[in-house]
Amino acid sequence: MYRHVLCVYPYRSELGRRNGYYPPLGLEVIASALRPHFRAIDVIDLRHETGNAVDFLRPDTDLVCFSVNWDREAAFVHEQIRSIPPGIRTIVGGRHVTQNPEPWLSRFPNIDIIVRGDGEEVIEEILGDRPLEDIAGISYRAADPGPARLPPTDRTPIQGRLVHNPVRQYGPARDDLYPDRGLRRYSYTFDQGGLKGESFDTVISSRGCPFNCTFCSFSRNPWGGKRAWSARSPESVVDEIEKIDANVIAFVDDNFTHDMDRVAAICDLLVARGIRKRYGVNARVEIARRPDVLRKMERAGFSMLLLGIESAQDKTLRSMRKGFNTRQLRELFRVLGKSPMLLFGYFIVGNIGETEEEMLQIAPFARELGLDIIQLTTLRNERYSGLEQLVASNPGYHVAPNGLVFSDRYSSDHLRRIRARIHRKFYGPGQALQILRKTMANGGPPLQVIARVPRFLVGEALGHRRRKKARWERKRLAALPQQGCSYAGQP
Ligand code: B12
Ligand code: SF4
Repeated sequence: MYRHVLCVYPYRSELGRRNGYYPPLGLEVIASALRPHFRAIDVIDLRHETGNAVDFLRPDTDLVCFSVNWDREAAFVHEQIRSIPPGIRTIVGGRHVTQNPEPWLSRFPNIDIIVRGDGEEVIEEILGDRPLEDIAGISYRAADPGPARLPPTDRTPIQGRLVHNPVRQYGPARDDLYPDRGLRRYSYTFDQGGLKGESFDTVISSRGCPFNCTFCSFSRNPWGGKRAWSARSPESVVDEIEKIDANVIAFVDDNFTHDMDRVAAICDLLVARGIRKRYGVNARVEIARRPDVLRKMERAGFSMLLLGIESAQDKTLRSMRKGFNTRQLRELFRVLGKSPMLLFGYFIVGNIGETEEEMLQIAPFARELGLDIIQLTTLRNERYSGLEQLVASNPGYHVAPNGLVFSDRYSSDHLRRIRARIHRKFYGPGQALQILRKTMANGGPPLQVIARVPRFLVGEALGHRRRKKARWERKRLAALPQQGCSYAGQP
């Protein structure tokens, strides 16, 4: 048994906003795995604190864990990690450090281990005193000095030998491992939009995805590891939900609906236990083939399906290996459109081989399908997503240093303008009414949404809203790096 562990989410903001309403789910999963091994545990989310990581250290702190998922706020993150004295074991994990652990180990002599990819199994092996060289999925500095080397991105010689153990093959998702909300010090609530003030939480009920869409990095890590799909039992998922206070829950699974019988069992349990909340899920369009389960989902409180459509062109869907074409989409949406659940579609603007005219077809196609909301993203290359090869085999396409895919014909700026045009074509007063109608069918919208509708309609009629939205869209796109897979589950 160790003494105290400090788990830190080292960011001050999320998507440009202070606080942030998404709990640091990955870190909380790790904290739950750590808990049985420690007498005391603190999980600190610096978005909700004014102090720094070092303020939460105790004389008996044996371990500090940082979750570094994003390339944002680099100076702040570095400062937090550097502030931990070298005598305290420091482990860093998360998506961002997974991409390139070497500079972290070389620039931060106080980091002992970088955990690459999902970390719950690894952390237990580390605490179980398994020799580091036997733990798959970690990078670390070996105790023996070895030859000093110059890493490509840094001029500081590494003292010691950096070791990258093999990629980890993960076991199945565990029923007994989910965040312990009792460790939370903060309440996560929406800070803007129609749900402002509403409590919010996230759940991960399955891991991995069995599909292999060319551009997607969801369940792949940059070391070439891809997590096979595996799911927690319906009982475990509903036990977790039963302990959650929040009324709105987003399932952040890559593919929540892969096993529709499991979804049906989750719905039955939610209803049987009288749990009334609202849920949003990442789903594949094929769920339309199980209208029986769709009805159960509606009854259980599922109110938004986030669907990766990606393109209105068959040639693109084929090259992406999405597993459906536009004809099948039309058929599937005839069923989905009957559901009161809000249909949220992700599309990518700037797909390889598409002309401007083809991209602009997204708006009428999305309307024809009956989507209520669309989100447009651009392609971003992630190592091992397979996109690099596709770009290489298409002359005129390039990957920018930040990973964005652009072409001689369509620069990032041009794509941004196309996105704004698609938005303008898709969103109109009719769309607002459709969203309102659906939200009411889902159990009634919050008052804030109703209050906004007259203003929205007047704004649309006068064209103000379109101009404002285009300005806002330009600003937003300029500020954010775009993501590789548009099917990102970000309600
Ligand atoms: C929820 C979510 C969000 C939430 C953030 C939630 C949060 N605060 O953590 C919101 C909506 C805010 C968001 C925003 C963005 N997101 Co996002 N998001 C997701 C999503 C859907 C789920 C992430 C999740 O919770 N996974 C479940 C948890 C359990 O996994 P995890 O966090 O990875 O944690 C595990 C490991 O990383 C590791 N680990 C993590 N921390 C630690 C710490 C230690 C010590 C150890 C040992 C291990 C460890 O172990 C954990 C448990 O297994 C994924 C897609 C997906 N399905 O994976 C995209 C995804 C992570 N997002 C992505 C992107 C690009 C973004 C944005 C940059 C997009 C943008 N528009 O700018 C922003 C940046 C956010 C910011 N900070 O400003 C990409 C990341 C791509 C990449 N390879 O880096 C993903 C994969 C989607 C995609 N392919 O496009 N996102
Ligand atoms: S896009 Fe969706 S279905 Fe395709 S591999 Fe990624 S998570 Fe799976």
